[in-house]
Amino acid sequence: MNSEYNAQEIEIQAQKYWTDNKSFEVVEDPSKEKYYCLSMFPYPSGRLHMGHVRNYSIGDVISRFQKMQGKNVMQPIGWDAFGLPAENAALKNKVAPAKWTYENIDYMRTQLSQLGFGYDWSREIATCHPKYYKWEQWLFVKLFEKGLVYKKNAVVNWDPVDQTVLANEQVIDGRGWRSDALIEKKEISQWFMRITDYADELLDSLDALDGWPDAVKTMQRNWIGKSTGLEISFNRSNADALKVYTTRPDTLMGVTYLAIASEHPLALEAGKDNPKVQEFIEQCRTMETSEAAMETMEKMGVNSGLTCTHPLTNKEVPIWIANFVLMGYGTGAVMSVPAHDQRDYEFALKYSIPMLEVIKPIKGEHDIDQSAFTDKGVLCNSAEFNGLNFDQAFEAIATKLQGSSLGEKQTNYRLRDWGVSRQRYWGCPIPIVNCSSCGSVAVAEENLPIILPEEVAFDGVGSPIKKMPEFYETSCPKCGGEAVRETDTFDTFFESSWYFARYACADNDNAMLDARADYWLEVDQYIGGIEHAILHLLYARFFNKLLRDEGLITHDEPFKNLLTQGMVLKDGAKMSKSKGNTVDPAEMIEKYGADTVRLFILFAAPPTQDLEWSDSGLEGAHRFVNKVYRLVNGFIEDSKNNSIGSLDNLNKDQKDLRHKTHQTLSKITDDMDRRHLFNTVIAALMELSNTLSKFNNIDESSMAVRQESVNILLKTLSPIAPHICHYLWNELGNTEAIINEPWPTIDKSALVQDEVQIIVQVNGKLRAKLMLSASTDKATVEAQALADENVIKFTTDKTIVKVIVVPNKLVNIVVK
Ligand code: ANZ
Ligand code: ZN
Repeated sequence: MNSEYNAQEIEIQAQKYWTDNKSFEVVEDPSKEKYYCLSMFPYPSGRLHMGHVRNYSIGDVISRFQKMQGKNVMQPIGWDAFGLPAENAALKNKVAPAKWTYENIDYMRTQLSQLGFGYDWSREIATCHPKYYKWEQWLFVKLFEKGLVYKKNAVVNWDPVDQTVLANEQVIDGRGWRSDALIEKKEISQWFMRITDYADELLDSLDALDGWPDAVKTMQRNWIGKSTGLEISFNRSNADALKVYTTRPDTLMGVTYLAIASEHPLALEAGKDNPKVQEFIEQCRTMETSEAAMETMEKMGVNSGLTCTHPLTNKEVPIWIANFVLMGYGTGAVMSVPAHDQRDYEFALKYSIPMLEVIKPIKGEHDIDQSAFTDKGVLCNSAEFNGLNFDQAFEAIATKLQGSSLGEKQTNYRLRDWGVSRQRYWGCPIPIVNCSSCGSVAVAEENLPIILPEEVAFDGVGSPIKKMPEFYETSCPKCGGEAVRETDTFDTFFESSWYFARYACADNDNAMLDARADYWLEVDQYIGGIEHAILHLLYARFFNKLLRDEGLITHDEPFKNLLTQGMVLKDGAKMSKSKGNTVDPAEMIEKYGADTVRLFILFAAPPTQDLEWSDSGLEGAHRFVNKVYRLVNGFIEDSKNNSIGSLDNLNKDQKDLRHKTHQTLSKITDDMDRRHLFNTVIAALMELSNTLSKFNNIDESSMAVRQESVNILLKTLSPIAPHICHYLWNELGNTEAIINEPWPTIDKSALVQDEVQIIVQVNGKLRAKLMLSASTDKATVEAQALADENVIKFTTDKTIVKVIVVPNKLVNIVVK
């Protein structure tokens, strides 16, 4: 054995052993408990970054630990390989997106291996490969047949110079990223998935996800945004009633105007003979319509000149057109209550519309001249409803309006159907053929996959397949007539919504999923960034339910436990290329070895918290790895000339080391398993190695205790720093590799530190020292103290007033 630690040599050796022995390749084994550990797969951008290293180190420790628990562990990896960056790189470097992507995958696969992650490479998937995306095309066809996907018009960003549709991230300050042209909104026909059909289930089944962080569940709930309210009709003379959706029917008597979206049919009607209205509608067309933009922009509007009738008072109410009303939510019309809604309040002030206060706080006062009172309270100025609270008023007003057919209870969701069409090239082709007589027709199953041509000239002006007749010219699957293929591709969230299931049977070319999926699912531990807390997780949960309803799997949810890891920071800011504060993992691995990098990243912070990069921290981790190396080397040297005895008949020092060893084991077992606090695991192992390196006795019993401690140290460190542990374990003369070793068992008897020293005082003066078993009860301790010869000398002929026993420490006898 080399006296110097050589990370490179050791790491290559260990990795070769794992590859040659297929250490992480698993098959279904019903006799064992299965454990499926999944880290979010990377986008093959070219190189791993520290965020990847962190994500995958956490996943690897959990996987290796669970394997040591005797479970059948699957830890797969793959590539989220479609997406915009490949197109941008293609433009910049004049290389086809496919070639760029596959080359990146090859490079990053090597990087992952260098870090020693225990992946089952036989299950590797790349979502840009037809073997993979064939099955999502197949599923889309099934969903098309079921009516779970449909086509409708939706707005896109249109670049009039490049004649192309841009993704949101390609629009910078309202201009095209390449052309700098002012971007226009354009309506085109796109495909949607009916995720709203599953809104209730997606919401309700969150309750059962005990292994998810509450924060993530809250974000999902808010995104789905279920609300219950009333749809209320405001009648108009000689026209259809105007319907509004409200969650606050208790404020109905405070309505002083109605507000409608600029795209509302009534607004368009009012615009016909009102140039001011017309102008406002035009103005709204170029405004940003995202919800975030809506929140912050200045509230503006125009009086439509139309009116309607209040359903309770029959008074005339003006109808305004306002830029803050969304056409896509509720009815696209709102009943405005300026006294109790801040938005309505500001709008009313701006346009001098009256306010009517109809809700009073339950306790205290509110000054309506300052702001709207938006809390729930007690009704006032509301005729027969005065004095009612929110719930009572909701019911009473609902009943009254239902009676006159002017109101109905309604549930609304913030969640919209998912638009999956993208006008991009580097994505999965949508398997639909458009026929002028039959409409949209699905491609027949036997003609799947529709392969995306990879040999393309990519000039960035529109998608190349939109200019390739050899791709889009086809015949209609239904009538056989001339037809054209869909040239749009799927949103790349489509691929990442079901990959977790495909890993179970990645080699199946005859079916999307098979029985193996049910063996491995659900994922026992999913690990990834908080940035995916909403969309990715929601879509994956949605797909899980689609796959279940297709009869392909049986579980209701994909991910049993979710760990969202914190960010990697440098100088307090997130490490990122744009900030120029990145640290390249490859360099660090070359300098210190993978074990040091893994150890540092797991030691610097608990997995869920942000981690500050520190060069000195990395060096500290390196020192610890070196220390373990020397420590084990020292033991190996000593064991050459000294025999190793048994663990019976130990002296105090030997018992203390055993105690320390098993106490450490007990603590880290819990931190590994339940709490995932790898930082405290490492801290405890550092402490154990300190103790161990100071214990150099070479008698038979000491050697036995040292051996046990070294073994436990290496086994428990092996999920974190697997290479060095693999090497040292072999050097210790073991024939079985450490990767096949079970997690060590705690010896409960070593946990009780049996002999403790107890000080005995008489009137505060030391009179004796007793050695007693730590488990001795109070009465016995007291009796033993009083029976001590020296103590008797100071207590005879005296009256014992009090005896105070501090367990395992002290007995104080007070005499008079
Ligand atoms: C009257 C009212 C009075 C309201 C009040 C609130 C406070 P959630 O909970 O998200 O469902 N609203 C309805 N449709 C809208 C649209 N298309 N665009 C913008 N706002 C719309 O929100 C429901 C509330 O949002 C409704 O209740 C409505 O304003 C507004 F003191 O009605 B409310
Ligand atoms: Zn046809």
